[in-house]
Amino acid sequence: MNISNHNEALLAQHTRRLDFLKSEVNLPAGILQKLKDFQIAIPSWALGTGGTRFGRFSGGGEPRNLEEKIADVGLLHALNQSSGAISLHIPWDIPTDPAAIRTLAAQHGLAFDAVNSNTFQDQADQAHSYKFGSLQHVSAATRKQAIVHNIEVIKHGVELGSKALTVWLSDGSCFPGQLNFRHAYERTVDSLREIYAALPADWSLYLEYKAYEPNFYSTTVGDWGASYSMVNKLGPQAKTLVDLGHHLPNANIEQIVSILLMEGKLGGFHFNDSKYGDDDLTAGSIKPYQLFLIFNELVDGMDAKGMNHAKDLGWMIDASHNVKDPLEDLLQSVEAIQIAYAQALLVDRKALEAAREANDVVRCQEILQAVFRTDVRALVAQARLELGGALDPIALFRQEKLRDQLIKARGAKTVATGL
Ligand code: PSV
Ligand code: MN
Ligand code: MN
Repeated sequence: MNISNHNEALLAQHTRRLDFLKSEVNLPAGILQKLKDFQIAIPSWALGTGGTRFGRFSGGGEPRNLEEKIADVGLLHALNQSSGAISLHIPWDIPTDPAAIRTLAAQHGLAFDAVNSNTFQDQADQAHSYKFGSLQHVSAATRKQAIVHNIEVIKHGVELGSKALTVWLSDGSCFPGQLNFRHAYERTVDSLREIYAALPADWSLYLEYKAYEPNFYSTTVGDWGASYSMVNKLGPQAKTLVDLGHHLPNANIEQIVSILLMEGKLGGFHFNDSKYGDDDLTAGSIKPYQLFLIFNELVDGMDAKGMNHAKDLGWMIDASHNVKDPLEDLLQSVEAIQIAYAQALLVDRKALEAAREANDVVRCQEILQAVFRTDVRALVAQARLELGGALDPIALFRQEKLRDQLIKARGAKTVATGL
């Protein structure tokens, strides 16, 4: 892949755009370094073409095993220098030779982000079914099986150098009366306590919430209130994970983020976008203003607490699409997240606070929207350029016919492991 030729060809145009931005906006000191430090983890389950329950249209050249998934994330990282981590879902991806997997990832400059457990599907060799839940289940043996699985996932993560476990539970009920909410809540907390007890001292447990699906009447960890109350019971290493697609329509996600962060209980994100439900669409493709407002709260709240933007929260994508090339889709998601972050870094917080103190509602909106409507793509591209990435990653992916090369190497009819 010839990144320098590609960059050279685009350099004059890029410089023009960047100079224009600099002439329009006062770039705060250190903004480029912040953008360069910011890495977004790629989910191992998003590298194959996603599907729906109605079908799946494979695009060819998909990774057939964990090694090939790591190679794909390595490719993304080489292009954008901002996808320096991979998040594994177990048992979809089991590192059978962890030392070799770790070495391979390191060769691509990749670290292992949070490991994800799976107690929402039954595996072939499993004694007890999760049809009626896992950590909430009425049967102690089923709960135990799910607890043991989570502890095994932690062990896999330790071998890879991961530092967090993400727990997402599909537990809930489909019909009124099916579940004793109180008992389900208490059993879930008790089970989580056992998992929490197995966490290494430098690990975090992220508890993801979701309003509905696959259960359509109640979900036991159904909203941030349920997750927040549970992680508070568990202890300081347990935090809430916000997946943007897991809210009821019109939820004010940026306010949720602000409160969780203020309370010291925001663990991290699964970035995606949605129009209707948990659509897992490309980040920023439907509601880019919402993404910006979330980052606006993040920058404000993290700065207030003296947190390190790059390190103190888990930044992960959880999107996977059925009509796009998954690698192009992920490049788009990463860039959308970086754009929202860059814009949030440009907000004049003193002016915003002054306008708030003066109850100048119009000015507040002007300040935020002026930044949101600023084209910061050249700034994000400059960060990539300085790190050795491509000025236009998607264009280079296409110029170099990277998908064709993957199809040649792996075949046209490949099916990535996972969902
Ligand atoms: C559930 O919808 C979820 O967001 C969880 O994070 C799972 O781990 C992931 O999707 C599986 O695709
Ligand atoms: Mn998720
Ligand atoms: Mn989801």
